[in-house]
Amino acid sequence: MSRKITAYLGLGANLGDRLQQLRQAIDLLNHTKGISVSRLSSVYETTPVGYIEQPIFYNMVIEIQTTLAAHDVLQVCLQIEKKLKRAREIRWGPRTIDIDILLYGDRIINQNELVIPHPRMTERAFVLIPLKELVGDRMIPGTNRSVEQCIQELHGEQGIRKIKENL
Ligand code: GSY
Repeated sequence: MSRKITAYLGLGANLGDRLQQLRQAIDLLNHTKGISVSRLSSVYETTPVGYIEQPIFYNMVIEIQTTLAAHDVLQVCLQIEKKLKRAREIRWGPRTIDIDILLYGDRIINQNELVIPHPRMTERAFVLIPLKELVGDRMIPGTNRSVEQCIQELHGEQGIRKIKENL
């Protein structure tokens, strides 16, 4: 049996029943062979970043233990997004659920369809603040910076508010 890797996924929802979307995504991940969800951050209500003409997000980060390769985890995430009918009409626009691989062990992966650590995670309070709940002040591979250093560099929390400690 292959070795287990601890990975972190960022989840975001801004359409429909957002808590329910997050719960369903976690449930589907947990029922996937080769993945078990080990810890959840709190849920945060967050102001949209990028395309701002869209509803407020709920964001959280989860920790998984996986025997799957990073590419297979990506395929699982895409299938779950599809299953939960992510709206794809506007590239950065509203979505039922978005699942991003943030960290996969300490690996650095630079391929067209998969870049780990997630390329925009160091600029996003809605990722860093929930991630810090789970990993503390860990270094982010390939960046020479810790989670806390990246948060400090944001100069403020970009409109994020904790709404629920236990999903
Ligand atoms: O990358 C995830 C999708 N996304 C989000 C998000 O999850 N939360 C917030 N606050 N803004 C976002 N912009 C995009 S794109």
